[in-house]
Amino acid sequence: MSAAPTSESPPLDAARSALIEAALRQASQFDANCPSQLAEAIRYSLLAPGKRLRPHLVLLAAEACGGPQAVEPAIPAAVAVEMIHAYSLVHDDLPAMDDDDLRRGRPTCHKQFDEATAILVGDALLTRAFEVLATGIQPGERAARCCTLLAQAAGAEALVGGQADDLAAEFRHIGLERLQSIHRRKTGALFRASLALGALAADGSGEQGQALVLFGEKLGHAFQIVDDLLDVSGAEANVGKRLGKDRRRGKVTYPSLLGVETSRRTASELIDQACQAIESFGAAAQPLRELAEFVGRRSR
Ligand code: GRG
Repeated sequence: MSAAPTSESPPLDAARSALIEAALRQASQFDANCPSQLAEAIRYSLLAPGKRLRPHLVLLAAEACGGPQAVEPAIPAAVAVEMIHAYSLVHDDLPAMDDDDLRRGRPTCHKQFDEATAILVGDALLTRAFEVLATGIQPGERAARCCTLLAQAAGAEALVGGQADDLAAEFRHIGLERLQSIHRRKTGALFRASLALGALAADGSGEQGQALVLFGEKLGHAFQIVDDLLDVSGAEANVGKRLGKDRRRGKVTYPSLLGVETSRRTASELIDQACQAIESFGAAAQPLRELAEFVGRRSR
């Protein structure tokens, strides 16, 4: 079912993508107590055309652990992760943070609506994510573990803390260790959580979970390096503006610290390490390997 992969389009199963879109749409329905403009702004941000890498990672991890029948029970985790990701993008785009005008090829939420609405959209997505997990994952004890795991990945010691340190590092020189620490929390934590949630939702073994989390860690690190490389090459339509913003904000990036060639080589080594981490899954993890290789190809 997958479309033939190119360096631009992720090798994602089309039926799986449709399943994710339908689940996101369903989870972003609100009753009449939610003001209609807020509901519209939530759906505007959540359903905008993103790559959906993280929800695919959740479902692929679940499938690697428990086979095709493990996919459906993991859908709430896939939705929850994408909601956290979407909230973080909406808040990251705000004037108080990265102050961006475009996201996913459209005006950012605060440009399309207003700043207060964008803050509330983030609040609503963040809280809905945990509602979806708590009510959707079975049994309840597993749902509680999923909530804990995602809260830790999204909280002050991970995503939020990484974002705070990233903002604090503007116009400052930071070294490689500091940069890695920021991205391990800001970008990596949600990648690791996606794999861990998939394994947990499928009731995978401890070894399976550990291997998948290591895959997520290497992949998340490579993803961030590639994202920085794309800023340099301007290979994606929306990055010219982001590069301008990052330059104005004096942000240190992997290419600015390591150079383009070393950054490329590091990303490629990380992709290899990610694939090695899941060798024991054999053919069951092939889609995960293809996704990792796609991330690596984006920088070239
Ligand atoms: C506001 C708490 C808070 C955190 C914000 C996500 C984030 C942290 C900042 C976004 C800035 C940025 C460009 C980070 C680089 C890595 C990244 C998360 C890119 C966007 O992810 P993709 O490429 O986006 O998966 P799509 O739109 O495809 O889902």
